[in-house]
Amino acid sequence: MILDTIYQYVIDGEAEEVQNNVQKALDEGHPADEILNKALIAAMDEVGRRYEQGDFFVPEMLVAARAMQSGLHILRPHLVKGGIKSAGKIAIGTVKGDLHDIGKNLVAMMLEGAGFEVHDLGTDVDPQKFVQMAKDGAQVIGLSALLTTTMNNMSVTIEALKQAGLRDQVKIIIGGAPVTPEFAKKIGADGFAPDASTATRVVRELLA
Ligand code: B1M
Repeated sequence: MILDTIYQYVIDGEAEEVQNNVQKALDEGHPADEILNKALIAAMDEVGRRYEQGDFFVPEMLVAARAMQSGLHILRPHLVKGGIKSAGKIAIGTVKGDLHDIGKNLVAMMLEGAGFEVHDLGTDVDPQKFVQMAKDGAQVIGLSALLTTTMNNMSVTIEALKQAGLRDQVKIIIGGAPVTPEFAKKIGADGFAPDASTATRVVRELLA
């Protein structure tokens, strides 16, 4: 089945094949979210498992990530259906020290699709950049972290917003594989989401 084929090509890091087969799956009528969840995300989970077991190393993880991103590139217009950009202004980024961006990109994409004005600050984002975005009128700050060693920089970023006297002006949502609702509460974030679609719902609630 084509979803299994895409899954395998992501694991093998075959970017071109992933692109071709994602397009083919769309042409065959598979919904974009099915391709995303059952092929692309499922494959990255498997890559993570193999890395943990010592079967994969960083280079394999990297080529798989590139293959996944190339698939996402094809899916993007189907996930972002061009809402009216007036639901709210959001600045999102992966925190300082952390280079993982696939999950953050997905969250940004879904928010964009839900009609938010999304400013993606990228990865390894200095807390002061979030502070600047709050000064520039961002209503929501979205922080992503994938490493247990960098998730503390979420707290550092929230502290920087407090120091700048801007904490009360913004809502803060956090997420990423090691992040839990308890951690969100502990560091004083306003919201947490385990995945991209929940993130959209949480942001809507925060701005309601
Ligand atoms: Co990295 N890595 N990695 N890696 N990597 C993990 C995270 C790891 C769990 C692998 C493992 O051991 N099983 C492990 C972390 C262990 C830990 O901290 N406990 C790890 C490690 C150790 C490392 C390095 C330290 C390896 C090394 O160099 N020795 C290194 C660190 C580099 C750095 O950041 N400074 C490193 C590097 C890399 C690559 C560069 C090779 C590559 C990233 C490429 C890229 O992102 N462009 C990579 C990859 C690909 C992974 C895994 C395999 C996959 C991550 C991913 O993209 N998942 C990952 C293992 C895993 O997670 N299974 C792993 C798919 C993505 C859709 O899911 O990002 O969880 P995720 O996002 C989800 C949710 O979490 C949520 O929604 C998303 C969509 O549903 N979400 C949010 C995310 N952000 C959110 C924000 C929100 C709300 C929800 O609100 C704002």
